[in-house]
Amino acid sequence: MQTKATPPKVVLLDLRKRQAKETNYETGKVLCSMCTKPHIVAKKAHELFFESNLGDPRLFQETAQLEREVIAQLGNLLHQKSATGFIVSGGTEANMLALLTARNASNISSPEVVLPDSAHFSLQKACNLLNLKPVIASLDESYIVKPLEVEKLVNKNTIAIVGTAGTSELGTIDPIHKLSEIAVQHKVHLHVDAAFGGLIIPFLKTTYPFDFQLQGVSSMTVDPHKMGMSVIPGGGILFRNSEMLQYIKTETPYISAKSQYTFVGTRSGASIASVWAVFKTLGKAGFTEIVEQCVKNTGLLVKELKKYSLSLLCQPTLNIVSFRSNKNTNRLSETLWRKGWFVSYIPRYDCIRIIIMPHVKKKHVLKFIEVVKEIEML
Ligand code: 0PR
Repeated sequence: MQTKATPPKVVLLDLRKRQAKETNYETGKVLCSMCTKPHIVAKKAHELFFESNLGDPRLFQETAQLEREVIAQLGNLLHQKSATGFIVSGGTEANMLALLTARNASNISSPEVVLPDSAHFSLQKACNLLNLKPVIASLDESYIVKPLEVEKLVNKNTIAIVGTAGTSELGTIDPIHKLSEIAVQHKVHLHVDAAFGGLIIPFLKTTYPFDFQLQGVSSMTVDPHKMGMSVIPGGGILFRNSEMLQYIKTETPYISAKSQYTFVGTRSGASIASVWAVFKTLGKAGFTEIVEQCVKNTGLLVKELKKYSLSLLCQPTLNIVSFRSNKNTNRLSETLWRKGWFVSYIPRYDCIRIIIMPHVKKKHVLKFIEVVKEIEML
């Protein structure tokens, strides 16, 4: 820290200059992110509640009420009106809380979790932290987990199985209905990681069974800071019922509220206000419109890639497209980065991943194709 004080005006001027150099979603060139430019109402709500801390919900009762309302809305959307849960720091914390619940609800000394090979790496972090053995189930040719294999891997030590509704790499949806049957039959916790897909799938024309409608689903991750147009940090964890909370309860004796359930103690009330504001502003109609736009632009990208014989890894289920160069895919990805187009390269599939978030418009897709054509000399 410098010795002298600086007038806030000067500080802010400095920061504005720095911000102008920062990556900006509005350029339409960020194609590797599951986050997007938050809705303007999220920004305003954040400003209004920026002092609020849900580490102490008795002190900030109005924010605590907003959180209950947001969780009820998510529960309603995901077919479990009485679901309980929290707005947390992100999908990582949500996944950790789900596995902690499953572990503490069981009495197993060497607990195992069955994870699809496509599960997000946050579940590996969770296993590491919670001393759980990850057991990996392989994928079929459509890149979704094989339920028969999951079933074979379930044994007396299994405390949970996980399915993903909107995988991070390819946006595929595991056969959650089949995983649910396995969970019911073997009386094991099924956690659905819908961090990305949870605020897309309910608004698609095609229906996929993936939520609490399926009897075996015990918990779900659904992140407002991804397709929920809300600010970071804004993850979400939902549990089928409030009894499950006993397994993640920590006593907080000297704080006005007597217990906490999340890993994070001091917790942003501004995030909750943002989610509340976006849900109210958009409603189901607004979300449907946003998702439809993303799906439409995804279709446009697919059509253009096919036109130039660039091969797709799979037909997109959601708004994620993965394709290969006809020459060297990793090199294409590097060249795109140098030209300011931010894509992801997935080594194990040797493909480029493009996420068509709401900030990626038709004009950006068309421009991107032009750049790819130029690099590939098509
Ligand atoms: N579950 C799934 C299915 C995810 O895709 C992610 C993150 C998580 C859990 C973890 O969520 P948090 O990062 O909120 O803890 N998926 C993105 C990814 O790996 C995260 C991301 C977002 C990465 C924006 C880069 C980026 O620019 O692609």
